Amino acid sequence: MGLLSSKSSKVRQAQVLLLGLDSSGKSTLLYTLKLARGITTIPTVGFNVEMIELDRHLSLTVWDVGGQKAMRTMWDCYCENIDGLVYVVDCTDLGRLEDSRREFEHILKNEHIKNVPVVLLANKQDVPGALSAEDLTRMFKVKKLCSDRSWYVQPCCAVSGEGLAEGFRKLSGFVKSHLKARGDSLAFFKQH
Ligand code: G3D
Repeated sequence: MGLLSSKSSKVRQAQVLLLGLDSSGKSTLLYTLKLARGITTIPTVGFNVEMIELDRHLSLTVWDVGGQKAMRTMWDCYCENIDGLVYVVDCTDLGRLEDSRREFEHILKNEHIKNVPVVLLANKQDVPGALSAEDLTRMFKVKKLCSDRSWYVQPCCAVSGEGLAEGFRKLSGFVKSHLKARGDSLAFFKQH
């Protein structure tokens, strides 16, 4: 993917996978972004899809495939043709942090998303005692696990929306560089 264009020939589409354990805040953040930016919703059974356009040149199609245990076994099936990964962590759910870390480590091994940029969202920062983005970075060993790709850990609150635009903007930048490095549509990027 990433070769399709929409609206005008200058808007590039990228596919983004939104993962994280159930209750980490994925639906909430998509809903908050939708309210804030008036982004498009494509109603689907089983998972949410949203289109986010943060600038004139790149449109992100964000796939939230669900984080329940049964769905996690399916995550690998959604990795093909993905240009970016957003991984959401509930920083107040200390009892399941290790589960979340393990799933994160597992998905990064998927061949289809080798070198694909990652933004981790350290969610629920509004709750006192939430693990900080710095501690999450250390605990998830992000520097080591993501040594083959661009990555960023963004603190956020999906309810208020704080940090979400920053996180997705960071991802957009990474995705553009990733696509450019991959050599897709070189002519397009020469213009911008
Ligand atoms: P999911 O889509 O990843 O499964 P949801 O998770 O978006 O359904 O969120 C699970 C619960 O966490 C929801 O509460 C939601 O309101 C809450 N939540 C999500 N993000 C935040 C946040 O940043 N701060 C706080 N305080 N809560 C958050 P309910 O009560 O509806 O289950």
